[in-house]
Amino acid sequence: MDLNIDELRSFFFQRTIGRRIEYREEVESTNTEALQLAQQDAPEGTVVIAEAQSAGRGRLTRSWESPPSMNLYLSVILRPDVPAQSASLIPLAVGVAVADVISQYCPGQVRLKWPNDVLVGGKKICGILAEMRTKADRVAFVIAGIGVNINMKKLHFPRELRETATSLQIETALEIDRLDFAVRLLEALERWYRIYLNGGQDYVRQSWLKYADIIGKRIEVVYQSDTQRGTVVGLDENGALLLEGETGLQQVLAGDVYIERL
Ligand code: BT5
Repeated sequence: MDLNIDELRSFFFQRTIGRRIEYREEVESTNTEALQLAQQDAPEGTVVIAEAQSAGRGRLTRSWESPPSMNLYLSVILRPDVPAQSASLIPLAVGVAVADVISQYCPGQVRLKWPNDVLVGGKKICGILAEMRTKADRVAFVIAGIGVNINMKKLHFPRELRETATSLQIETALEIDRLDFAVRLLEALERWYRIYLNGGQDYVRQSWLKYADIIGKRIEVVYQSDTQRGTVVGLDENGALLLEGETGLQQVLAGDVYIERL
């Protein structure tokens, strides 16, 4: 039987993510750039990619090391027609997409750490920063920012990150083709965004939990001056972490997770 070319075409025709790609040599932050484009009505799926960031951002006031031409720094504009609270699952879906792609290079070694770190061999290889704007109680747009360490060598990291951060090149001892990685990443993002939109929220949560390997672990979650402690029992429908603690079931909405050493 011949290939069903019409079906193949329709698949690509319906692509959203990457339908418009803005490429920059250097920006302060691809998230900030994408935020401005989104405010000027850039279509869903617009991607901003930069070779370097002069002020790459992490959560809260943290920064993201973004040296030129060896990694990937990109932000995607998403416009899901959903209530604001269900958007918190999007960073988890993005995490699963990234984990799927990194697993193609480092099979069996990828872990997700709530809410959105991607680790290989226990070290951080990717960070995800999702920022949302709402209109009434619904999502106006989400900027999903992704930084992946691709060809960084140990000496490229500032000293204080050398033991906690890694890159694909460090893990595989290979020079990685960044374009090839970017193509796989945009494809995986499209797939997981569709799954999220088309009723697959439960599948997103299950897939995230498979990579996280955290159920049943005793953890501590620190957010500013607050600490929550308990045993992880799962994720709620919006992707919040559920802990069984001394005061019963607690929902964790933000913070940094530490596995408690007994
Ligand atoms: C994150 O924050 O992990 C989210 C990082 C998102 C970066 C992307 S790049 C494209 C887009 N544009 C942006 O401006 N941001 C996004 P957080 O969980 O707060 O972690 C930040 C911490 O990770 C820092 O305080 C360092 O300890 C560590 N870190 C910084 N740069 C790193 C790197 N390149 N690799 C590994 N760890 C890093």
